[in-house]
Amino acid sequence: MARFVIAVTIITCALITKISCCDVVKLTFPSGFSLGTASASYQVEGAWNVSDKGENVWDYLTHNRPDLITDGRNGDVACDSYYKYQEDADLIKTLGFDFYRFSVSWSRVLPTGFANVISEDGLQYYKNLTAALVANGIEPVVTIYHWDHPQVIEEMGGWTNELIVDWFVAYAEILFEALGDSVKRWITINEPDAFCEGGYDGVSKAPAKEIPNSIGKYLCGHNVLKAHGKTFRLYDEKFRETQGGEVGIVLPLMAYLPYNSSYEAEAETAFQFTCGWMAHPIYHGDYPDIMKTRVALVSEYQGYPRSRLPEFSDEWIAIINGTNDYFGINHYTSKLVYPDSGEEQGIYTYDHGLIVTVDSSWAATASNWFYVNPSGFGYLLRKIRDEYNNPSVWVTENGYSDTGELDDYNRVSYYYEYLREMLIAIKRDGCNVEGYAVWSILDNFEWQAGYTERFGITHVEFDDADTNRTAKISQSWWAKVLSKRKLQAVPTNTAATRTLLPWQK
Ligand code: GBH
Repeated sequence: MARFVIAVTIITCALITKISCCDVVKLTFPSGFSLGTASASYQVEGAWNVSDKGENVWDYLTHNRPDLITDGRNGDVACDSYYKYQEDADLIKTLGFDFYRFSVSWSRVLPTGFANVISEDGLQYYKNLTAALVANGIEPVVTIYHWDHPQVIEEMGGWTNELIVDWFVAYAEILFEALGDSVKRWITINEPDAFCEGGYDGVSKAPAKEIPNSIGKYLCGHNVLKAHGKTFRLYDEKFRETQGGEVGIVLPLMAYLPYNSSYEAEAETAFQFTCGWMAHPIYHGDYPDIMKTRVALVSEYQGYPRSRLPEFSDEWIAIINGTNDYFGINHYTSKLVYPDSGEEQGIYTYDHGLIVTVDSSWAATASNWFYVNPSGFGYLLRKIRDEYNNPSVWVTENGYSDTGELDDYNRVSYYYEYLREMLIAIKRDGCNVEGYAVWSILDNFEWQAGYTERFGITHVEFDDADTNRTAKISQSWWAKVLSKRKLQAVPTNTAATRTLLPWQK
């Protein structure tokens, strides 16, 4: 009898939890919510040397250091989207996406790297792509820079040379002028954290310069903020009135969670060192205090005469502060943090003073940095709501990596669980998320992982001269979600090979 009572109680509690959850949150998208998909020039275009296109840092890296790419391959052809843009636009339309986020290749538009020569062919490609999208009723969302700056600019220090700020603004101005009648949502720069760290503090991204102790990384970030701020001001001065668009930056945000409940302060530090590094200057006028204090402390410990974190003048603060029309975030995964115990012995190894790890219960993906933890997404969205006065948020990337299977049930589960978290954050917690983009419409060149990690909802056969595209299970799932504007049940796989993720067991 006692057992029966316990069982009934458990079932009742489960039902109540379920009902109260679903009462509050129906898994429909709010009206007006924008659903899109995303890509980046170097990852999909190919046509690396057609017409007068200049060489960029990814052409240079993959051609000269193939040893740094897992399969030694490159983006010379990639998805061939330079030639197949109409097919891409038609697929995006058929599936029912509202917008397509693509990026412009700087050296395709400016072959010399500078604004003295504008490639007519290069610009025409982006005009054609934009027109194809508009004709299909798809909103173009344009990333001005997604990691592929001209090699000639890198030869002068790239993002560590402050002069890049004006070179970038001149490039952005050409795009505003050429595409701004159709493009109303601009992203200045994609994920500073990723290329500043991977490119100037390591070798996982171009230009693969390992500059010690994050000196290059911080300088890169400093110039990124200046370039972003000045580009925003340029849009204000010359284009906003006539074009009426929005300009923002996109940050790569992992959810940094406390390893256990005594490490809340450490999770906060990790947040400020990643999100806050870029967002605090843009929303609150300067680098986060904890970052300034910690980098100064560790710099001193290392014998530097001044902090490795550069400082902004009042003039720059005024330019950068308040330059996001919306908050763009790319989210994939979570990390756990706890203090570096070495510091108790007076040994300072990391600027943030933290050990970063993952929970062993989180399912692995094909990418070594990426474990599945849906609840981290909701945590992050609420954190942004609280930290930056509930800004308009656009999730400009979210997606899952495997090795390319067509029956990608794990990808569908990932989308279901992550989107559910997002809808709860919107509907229950009032987070102001207005748009969401699937990364990615196609399998593509995954940077240092080459073609070994696949994020597409569409399979691309890179070994085939035609780069044939084939729908994955996740593509048909997305088509249904888009037509119903509601999350759809995760299809069950009868194949014996399916691996169950923890939350599906
Ligand atoms: C995004 O970055 C990119 O914008 C996109 O181009 C890319 O294809 C997509 O995600 C999938 O990766 O190897 O430990 O140094 C995602 C954020 C930031 C995740 C850099 C990997 C390197 C971690 N990425 N990070 S590590």
